[in-house]
Amino acid sequence: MVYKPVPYRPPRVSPTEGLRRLREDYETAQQRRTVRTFSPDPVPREMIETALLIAGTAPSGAHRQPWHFVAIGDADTKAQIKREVEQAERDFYERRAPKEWLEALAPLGTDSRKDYLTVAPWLIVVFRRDYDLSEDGKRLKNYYMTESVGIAVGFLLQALHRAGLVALTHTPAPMTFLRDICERPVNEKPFVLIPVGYPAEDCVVPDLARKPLSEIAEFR
Ligand code: IYR
Repeated sequence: MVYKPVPYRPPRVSPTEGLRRLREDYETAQQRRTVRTFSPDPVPREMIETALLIAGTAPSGAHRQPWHFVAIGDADTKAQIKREVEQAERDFYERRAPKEWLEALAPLGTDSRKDYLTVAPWLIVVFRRDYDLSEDGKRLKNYYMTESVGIAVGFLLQALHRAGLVALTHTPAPMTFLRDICERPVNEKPFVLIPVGYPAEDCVVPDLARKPLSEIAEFR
């Protein structure tokens, strides 16, 4: 493939208007919380489709777009995922997790019960494509897959939030079983499992604070 650029002329935004938009966006972003108590209220499939289109606008290494999303609304599949995840998580909490890790999780109030996996109307399984397969079956290397998929997930979480939805960034370990349940090929690795929906009416979240700018950034 050869380099054949096309014009790019996005509308120019003044710094004043830009700052106004950033402050508004920050106000919105600030309200996002990771949620573990979902309402069973349905979420239209088109909302998920559009949020996934936004995720797919993420930049990626060599523009390989090394992601694949499986949105699960089917109750039986969700129940199957819940069984497998809870088994893996029981092993984590009761055996595998070092004390230090359990202490780090204590303020989050998590345990191996994952009721949200069957309550949330959608489970989005994000896959990282470690290589592509060309038409003649040859392996085509991908680049910066983790960074690329991570950015796409960031776009997705922000899009869902702005649509009034809540989500949980869940990484059960191990989660290779998700590849079998979702019938995905061996070149794809489960990256994160994201339940999506509306928060339950009695939803509570940990009382956490975000680091101030002075702790996360510096200017030189
Ligand atoms: N996967 C487990 C444990 C867990 C780990 C981290 I790091 C968290 O930020 C939260 C939970 C679970 O989902 O309970």
